[in-house]
Amino acid sequence: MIQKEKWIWMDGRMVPWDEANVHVLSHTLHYGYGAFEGIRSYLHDDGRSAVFRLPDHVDRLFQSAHLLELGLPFSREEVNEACIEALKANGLAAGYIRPLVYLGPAEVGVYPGDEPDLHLAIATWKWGAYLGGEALKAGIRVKVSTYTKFHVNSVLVKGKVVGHYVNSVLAKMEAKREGYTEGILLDHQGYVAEGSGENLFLVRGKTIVTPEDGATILDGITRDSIITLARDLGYEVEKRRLTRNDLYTSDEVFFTGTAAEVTPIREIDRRAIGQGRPGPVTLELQRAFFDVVSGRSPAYDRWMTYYSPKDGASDGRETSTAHV
Ligand code: PPE
Repeated sequence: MIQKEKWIWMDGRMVPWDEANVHVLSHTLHYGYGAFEGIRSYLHDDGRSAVFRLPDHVDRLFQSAHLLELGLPFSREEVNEACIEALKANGLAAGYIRPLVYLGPAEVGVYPGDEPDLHLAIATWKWGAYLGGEALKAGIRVKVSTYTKFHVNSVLVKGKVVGHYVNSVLAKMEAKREGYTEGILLDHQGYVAEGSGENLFLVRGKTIVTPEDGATILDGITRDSIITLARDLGYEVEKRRLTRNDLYTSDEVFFTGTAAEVTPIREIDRRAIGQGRPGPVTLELQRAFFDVVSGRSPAYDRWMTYYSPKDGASDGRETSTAHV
């Protein structure tokens, strides 16, 4: 269950959590035409709070909107600022940020209108380990889904689009029903794509491998961070097509994502991966990742947007970005 907070930023206003509603005829609710992001902020060891790679997430939100031909009525700077305001309003020293671009009820029917009735909401809350408390330490059991990742020409796969997630929900439900924590989707040709909400990496000897950029995957910001960290640590990182066979025979497999962070996979389809527990390379990269997001690796300070969670104006409804 989501842990309720006080305020949600909606079109430049702070709205009480329980009143942050949309009309039942919202076009996005009916047809899934909308876009979102998932961002985390962390409390550093020195007591400061920082959002991890905020401008990169905001850029991806604008890219998703662009793919959908939706022009946001806010600038990138305003959305960056609004994410911070949404955290501050709830006094969150560390939290998850969920911006959502959605359409209102102005149009009925598939066509969203010549000038879509566009809105932006930004919710923030505390979110712990996405795949369960033990997942980060012990690793998880996953299954290759019977659902195929959508074809590259069915949707615009690099957008983080609301409707795309039906594919993910089906894979996730199937995996959970069968006693696994997560599903891995293969693409329409049978090659490995990604998890329902995570990118995937394999460790083969000294080499780290992940599906190529052109695969039907989200260009994960955590994926990009892990590739950077791995190379900085001296690992070879390859991007190439991967098969189900590669999954079963790798020394180590792990997921990355904003919510999932770096989650080891210890078993796939009843086959133990490596020794059947998180491997040394995964643990090294996981440690490197948590060092970065906890502010223990100053070399990656460029990925931080610092803020003070204490000076939020949660009692005032209007925010500096209120102009819609
Ligand atoms: N693939 C998919 C399909 C995906 O949804 C995510 C993030 C990723 C890869 C990793 O991308 P990145 O977060 O930029 O490293 N999934 C988000 C939503 C999860 C949810 O259940 O909601 C997230 O992790 O925030």
